[in-house]
Amino acid sequence: MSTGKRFKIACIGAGNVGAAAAQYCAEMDLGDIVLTDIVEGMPQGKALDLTQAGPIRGYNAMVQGTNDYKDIEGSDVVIITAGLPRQPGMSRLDLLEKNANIMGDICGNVNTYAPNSTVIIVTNPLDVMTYAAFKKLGFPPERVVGMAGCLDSARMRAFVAMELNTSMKNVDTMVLGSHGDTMVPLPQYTTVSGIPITRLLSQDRIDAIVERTRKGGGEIVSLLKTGSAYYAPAASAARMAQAIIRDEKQLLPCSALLNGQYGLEDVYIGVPVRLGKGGVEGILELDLSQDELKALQESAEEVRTGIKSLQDMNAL
Ligand code: TXD
Repeated sequence: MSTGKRFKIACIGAGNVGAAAAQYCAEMDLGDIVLTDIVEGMPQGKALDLTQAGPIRGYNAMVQGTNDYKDIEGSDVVIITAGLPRQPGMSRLDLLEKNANIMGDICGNVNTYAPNSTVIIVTNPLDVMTYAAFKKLGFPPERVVGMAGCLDSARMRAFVAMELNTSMKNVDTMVLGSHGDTMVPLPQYTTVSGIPITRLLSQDRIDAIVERTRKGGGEIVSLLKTGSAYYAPAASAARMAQAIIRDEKQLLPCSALLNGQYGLEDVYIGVPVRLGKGGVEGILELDLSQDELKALQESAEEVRTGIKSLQDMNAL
């Protein structure tokens, strides 16, 4: 019998993304899972349902649902998706403040019960919330990382594969910058089995793919009418959890705290990160064109504006 350590993953927020992330983590046999939410009964119900899928899907993960943070005790990885959607009459700033307060409450509990965990933030606005979590947790920056680039680059991979009618597994992409309109997809680092897409597609088609990637979240929101995408976001968060738990040293685009890289400091933004058991074990500085670097810096400026608003509201 294996004497290997069983890992523990806490998913805080058991809504669409949180529950799907728990499902993917269970299917990937990453460890036992605790699903937490403020809504009573809902995380317990979803957890029981997911546990009962185990015998059919062939996984052994125990999935526990709870409203009590004590249950996340000793978690190795914490995935935070908790937050409020924007309600009618609520400004972007109101939402920012509300979600920062929720993040503060959660981070206090993570600090108490899972002080050695690596924390993956999913809640929007992603890069600002990741910075807020970093401040509120007081963890070293290596152990606080945001999920966005994995999703944005998965979207771009899917679009390239759809365009070329090729396997998605053959496509590699890199999308940097903030999660939103200012993201920076990098066609020069997009390949199909090693072949740069600039050799396979016209500039017009590449531009269309880049634009569709930038608007990827909005395209799904407008189809769903209520709520936003959750399968691919959850798969991306679970992918990051896997890289950490299995110490894979995967090079993935993630939101990380910069400390001079790309000419940026004290801001969380999407960059290529080596993800392993130490969390963000390194940040790769790619050779960017002047336009790409400018776009990345403008994207960071937008994140800074959000951080400054929180500082002005004393919410950081
Ligand atoms: O790329 C990315 N980073 C993203 C981000 C991709 C997709 C979704 N993205 C954002 O994730 C989205 O804009 C939201 O901010 C979060 C979660 O999205 P989801 O679609 O899962 O939202 P839901 O279904 O509304 O779930 C949020 C849950 C809900 O069950 C609330 O009851 C819960 O969060 N919630 C809390 N849980 C614990 N503690 C507190 N305080 C709390 N407040 C709300």
